[in-house]
Amino acid sequence: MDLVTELFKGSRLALARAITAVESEYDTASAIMKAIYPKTGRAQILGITGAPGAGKSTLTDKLVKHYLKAGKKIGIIAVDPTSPFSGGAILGDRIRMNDLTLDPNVFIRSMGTRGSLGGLSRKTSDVAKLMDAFGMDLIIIETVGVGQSEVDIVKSADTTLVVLVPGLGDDIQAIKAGILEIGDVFAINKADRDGCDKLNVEIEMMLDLDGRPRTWRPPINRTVASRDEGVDELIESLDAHFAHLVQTGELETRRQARTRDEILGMLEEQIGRFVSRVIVPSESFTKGLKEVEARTNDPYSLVNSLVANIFPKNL
Ligand SMILES: Nc1nc2c(ncn2[C@@H]2O[C@H](COP(=O)(O)OP(=O)(O)OP(=O)(O)O)[C@@H](O)[C@H]2O)c(=O)[nH]1
Ligand SMILES: [Mg+2]
Repeated sequence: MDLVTELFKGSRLALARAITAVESEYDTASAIMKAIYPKTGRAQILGITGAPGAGKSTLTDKLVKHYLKAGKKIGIIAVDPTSPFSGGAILGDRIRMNDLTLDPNVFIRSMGTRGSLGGLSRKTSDVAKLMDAFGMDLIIIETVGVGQSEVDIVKSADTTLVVLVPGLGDDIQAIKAGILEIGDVFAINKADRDGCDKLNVEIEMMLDLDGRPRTWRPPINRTVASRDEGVDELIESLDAHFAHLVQTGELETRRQARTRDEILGMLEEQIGRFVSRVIVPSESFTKGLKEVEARTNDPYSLVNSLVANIFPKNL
């Protein structure tokens, strides 16, 4: 494929087009994903999540500048599950990284909701793969808001950074959403405000209460992203977490689990499509439905017989 050849040669335009193809579900998308797949698996993936306005983008901007100095190439995916915009429409406004868009070693893409959130997390992960195959060393996925959608999206990360802000009330922003559980590293950003100690204690307590066996205690860092304070220490924590993943073999375990989940998700999607495109319009379905309505058949028997027709051997 021409587009993929160009992408491998380092064409940013080809990368942008490939991302659009995946995002817009063009017919070419699966051929592109297939062609790039062998070149994936190299990049390190960092997920950044937390409450809206917590300073995720400001922090990302500072982190990226640091990693650029270390010679890395970086892809940034700014995901906004609440926004209908995508494809760069909210760039600049939302992500506060304007000067980075000009850097040849940085590629920024924003994505919004088009279609289902489940679809969004798969697409995010596919876009990360495209950036990986393009040759990015580090891919940062920033997700706005708090909720299950973020949790799903950051599942494709190796390391997840949860950004919290002091003084937003005592139900710590994240707990409800289960975001605390996915944090490998915490940043208390806007540490120039009151309430850092309290929030710190709350996070520590939550980590203590959570009875899971741990080989990694998530460190809690304080940052003032807007003044570039505490960012070096945060980077040390992030690097330490990645080193931990490598040393313990957990990186492989996480990535294997991710691949498995992806395959299962795709399988369910395809089967779901088959059901709506082939089964639902079929005569046996229409006829069976009428029988169930007339109470001459029941839903359980109907489903069993429909399934037995699709998978005659094993179900
Ligand atoms: N006082 C203070 N303000 C900060 C700090 N970090 C970021 N801000 C400001 O907080 C506002 C939101 O920052 P963003 O980086 O856009 O936050 P975000 O989490 O990416 O926001 P969304 O993507 O909209 O959820 C901006 O006005 C920043 O300048 C900080 O450490 N202290
Ligand atoms: Mg942001």
